[in-house]
Amino acid sequence: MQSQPWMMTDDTPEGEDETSVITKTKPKTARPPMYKVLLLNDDYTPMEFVVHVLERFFAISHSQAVEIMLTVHKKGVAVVGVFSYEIAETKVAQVMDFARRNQHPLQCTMEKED
Ligand code: TYC
Repeated sequence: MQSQPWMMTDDTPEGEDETSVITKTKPKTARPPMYKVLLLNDDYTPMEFVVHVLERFFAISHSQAVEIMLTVHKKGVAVVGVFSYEIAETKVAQVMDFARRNQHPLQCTMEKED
């Protein structure tokens, strides 16, 4: 049979290497990891103080702040916001410092998002 395009013919010259370079193109969707800032419940911090903290450091409206505070009060914890590592770290430090200066045991932490 005459050579057809679909027939695999070895047209590599004698002694030449047929090894090809395969470059895997990695899907470039890498985003910086994000961190959840969590507020924890305790039995002593006044509800109004928590609402104030949410309004002051997270720019949350009064009604949303009351809602989040009540969620923490009832469930023990709530996500207040999701930020880059540096912003989350700053928010946690601001809340912890403000609570300490006002002698409230309020706890705020951060957790890497999955
Ligand atoms: N449980 C507190 C109380 O009854 C109120 C409170 C809410 C404290 C949320 C902390 O993150 C908190 N006074």
